[in-house]
Amino acid sequence: MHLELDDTQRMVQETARAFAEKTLRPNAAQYERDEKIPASVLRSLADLGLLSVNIPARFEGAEAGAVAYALAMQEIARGCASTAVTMAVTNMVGEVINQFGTEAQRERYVRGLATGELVAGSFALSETEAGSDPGAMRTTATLENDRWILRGNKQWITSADFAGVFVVWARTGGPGTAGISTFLMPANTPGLRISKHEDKMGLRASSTCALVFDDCELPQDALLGELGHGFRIAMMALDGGRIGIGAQACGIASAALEEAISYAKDRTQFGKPIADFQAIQWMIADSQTELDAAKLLVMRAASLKQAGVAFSREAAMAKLFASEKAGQICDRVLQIHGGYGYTRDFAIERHVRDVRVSRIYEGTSEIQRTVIGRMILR
Ligand code: COS
Repeated sequence: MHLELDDTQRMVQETARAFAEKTLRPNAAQYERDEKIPASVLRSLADLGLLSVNIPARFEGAEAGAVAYALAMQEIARGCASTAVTMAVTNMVGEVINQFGTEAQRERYVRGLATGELVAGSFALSETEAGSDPGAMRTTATLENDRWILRGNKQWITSADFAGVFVVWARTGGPGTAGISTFLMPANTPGLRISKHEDKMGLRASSTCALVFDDCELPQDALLGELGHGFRIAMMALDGGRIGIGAQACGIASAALEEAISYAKDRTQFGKPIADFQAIQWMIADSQTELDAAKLLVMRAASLKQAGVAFSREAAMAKLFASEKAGQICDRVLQIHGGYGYTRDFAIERHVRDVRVSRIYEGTSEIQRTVIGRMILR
């Protein structure tokens, strides 16, 4: 078993870390106040290869693999969790098109995402009545005069107001998971409307919107993969996406823990730094141990993905454990900060809000347990 990183992985990690330290971490609070990630940040992510970490070089991707991607995600999330989720969804969209797309689709969209020309990708699966149960989706795609016409709504769509391409799931057949297909929809498609912008608790610099498909017309070659295979495509994309969210949670918890260590050394009570108290030492010890365990689970899932073997269960375990432990770590770090941690003067207040959704999106903790339990018991 090798725990050492190779040269490429180390280089991607260092590139992401340097960018996060210099550009993201000092400005993350401002991005949150602005409720916007600057376009220059997205441009830089593309230029650094961080929107295409696991995309082949022939489409301008970094071709650095799934492990490097998970490492980069941790570093970017350590700097700004909102930027990290934008990066995560764009990488996931690029990968799903690369995996299932035709050569023409890959040339147009995978290359466009990698170079930054398309700015970002959006993943349009969830609906108001279809969150944990995407098989219940109601959006339809019907073939009319040789064109696909999409009608319906989507919910919780990351980056929808600036993404250049949407991967959209719609019902082309009967009810349930078998009747779903996947489509590629450029942002300028007539009838595509960005509706509600969500006013979220955290990740406030990332945009989350609802979509309306008002007779959206797409050519026949907008179909991604085979007709009726959409549910499987979504599940496979989410397997990879869950590694990214596990890594994001680790990145947020890493930032929080570093801040706790520094605060505990500085803050004096009863005549000595609070780091000298065993109560604080134990909180830091538990947090570091859990964080290391979460990172190892994320790395295991990423390594399996990179090796081309089944990783659904391991990805669910990594996402479940990392998101839950990261939440506990951030809560402990706030406790270490005392009253100051409850103010916007310290970043931990933002980390606590940002990390919370990692137990919800790309599959709730309850869904991860369902996936893991089913796979163990089948
Ligand atoms: N990879 C490949 N195929 C998969 C798969 C995976 N990880 N998971 C399921 N499938 C396939 C199954 O093999 C099955 O195929 P067949 O019909 O050919 O047998 C099909 O998909 C349906 O699977 P299943 O019957 O397990 O579907 P369910 O409706 O019971 O749903 C869960 C399974 C709950 C695991 C799934 O709906 C899920 O992950 N939900 C959470 C969705 C989510 O993460 N939403 C957040 C969106 S992003 S914010």
